[in-house]
Amino acid sequence: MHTSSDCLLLGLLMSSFLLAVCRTSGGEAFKPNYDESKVPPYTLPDPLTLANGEKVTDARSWQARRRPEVLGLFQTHVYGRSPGRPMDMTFELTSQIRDALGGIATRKEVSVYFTGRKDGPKMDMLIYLPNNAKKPVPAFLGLNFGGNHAIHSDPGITLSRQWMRDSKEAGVVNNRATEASRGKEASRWQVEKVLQRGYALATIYYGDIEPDFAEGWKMGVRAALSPKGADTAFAPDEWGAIGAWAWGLSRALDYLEADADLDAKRVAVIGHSRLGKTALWAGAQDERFAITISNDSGCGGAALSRRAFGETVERINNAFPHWFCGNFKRYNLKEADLPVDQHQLIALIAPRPVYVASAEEDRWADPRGEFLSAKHAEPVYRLFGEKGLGVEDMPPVNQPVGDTIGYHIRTGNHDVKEYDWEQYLKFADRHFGR
Ligand code: GTR
Repeated sequence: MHTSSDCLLLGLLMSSFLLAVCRTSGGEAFKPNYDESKVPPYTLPDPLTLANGEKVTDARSWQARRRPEVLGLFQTHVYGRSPGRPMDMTFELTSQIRDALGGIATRKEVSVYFTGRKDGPKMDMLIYLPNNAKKPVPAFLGLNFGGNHAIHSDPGITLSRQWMRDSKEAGVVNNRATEASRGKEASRWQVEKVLQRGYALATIYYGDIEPDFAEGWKMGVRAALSPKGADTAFAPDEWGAIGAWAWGLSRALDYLEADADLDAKRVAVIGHSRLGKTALWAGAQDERFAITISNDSGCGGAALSRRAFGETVERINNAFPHWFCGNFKRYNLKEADLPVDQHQLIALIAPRPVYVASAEEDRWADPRGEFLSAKHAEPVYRLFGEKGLGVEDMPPVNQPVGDTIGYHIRTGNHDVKEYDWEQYLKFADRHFGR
């Protein structure tokens, strides 16, 4: 027999259970949709139609009128606005070894002092140059997750002293890297392969620019470059962490332009996952990047937000409140209200070559949504007389397609593999006329 207070208790328990199940914010209760038939019907914003309803029909008016409009929408609603190159920025070559990696490479380490002060904010770049290639060489440039020393077991790479996510398996104790993390990410970088193909490889630890946690900006460039420092209250259209990381890539390119060993006009910016989102945003804003490569970038990267397949706008904003600008949170569960979708991010890269890669098991990143973004960027490439992707349907696994827009979905998980690099190298060879 139940008393009325039992019933009340039961009722309260049930309603809190229901609330917990229905709640989509805050992590645990989020249930990603992986069912294609449950993708909501959606209409994508037309990349070619101006805010006043007019359609641009040629490359010149895209460049002069529509491109700035679309770029402005991404700044205001998605990634936030970033500053330009700081006036007083300086570079310092801190080491140079001509017989690195058994003699095949020259290894340089360069510090970029954002305010020109050695005790101010800085990032440290690691560069490998192929010794047997004619200078200046083209390059791949990308941020890394684990410190420069994690991309190769080369004992000469300076161990990062920056804040790292704490994980003993990754060789990090009390948020500091140890020797145990040297070479931990080597499979993701394929250094020798890149060098043998005649390319340089330049990389920076993303945490040099901003440590990747909600309050990490206080230790990064967003605070360092703001007059109010760690007391800054960002306007809803000011840069988030992805904006800061992308800004760092542009500052790295500033250095490459100043180094006579490198051909800054042939730099491919590359990134995986959150750093793939970052590479796309860098390539979209900074037209000096000759090629942009997005490896498994997913939500807020190459994947269409309106499909809400796998990771969604709401989920990403809750889990990573620091990545995007304040305004992006207005679109939680309201993807249809977004004035842009991610195909327009790819369109901003036109007519420059862009490569979008997915992995079959990486459903969280929505491989089909990544393909469709690449596809729907095509009208802008066509204005420039470029084919773009040049296929109608998503290809089978391990069958790369594309022309100015490259695409593949490989077998396997969310990662950067040798297979991915092989495709990027071929793509770069083709577009750099090698
Ligand atoms: C996940 C996040 C993704 C992706 C990934 C990564 O947790 O939900 O958007 O960026 O991290 O960067 O590894």
